[in-house]
Amino acid sequence: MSGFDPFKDNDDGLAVQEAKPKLKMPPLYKVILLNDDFTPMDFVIEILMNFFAMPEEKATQVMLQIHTQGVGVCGTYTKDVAETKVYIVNEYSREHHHPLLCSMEEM
Ligand code: TYC
Repeated sequence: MSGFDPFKDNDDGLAVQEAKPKLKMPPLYKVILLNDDFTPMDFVIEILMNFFAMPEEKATQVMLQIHTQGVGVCGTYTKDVAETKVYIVNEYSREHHHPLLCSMEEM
């Protein structure tokens, strides 16, 4: 007789591998501010406090870093949050007739 043998494992050497979970962390984006010669320092500090939840001291440090280095990081966010921050900061600056530029880059 051939066929099924209850005393063998009957798996033809095949192993069942558990599926790896395919979840990945979403990519993060840095939201950055660029220096310019015209936007008042106080306006930049106000932006950092109001749109990026920085206390005044931290906002002042970051503003001065941008002023001296040319660019600085306001925070890191998922793509849609970063895009929204960039949009509202640029709109707010434009409404106040300042040339301040906000942008984002993938980390
Ligand atoms: N450089 C500006 C000035 O001297 C201040 C400034 C800081 C502007 C940061 C933009 O992202 C900026 N008034």
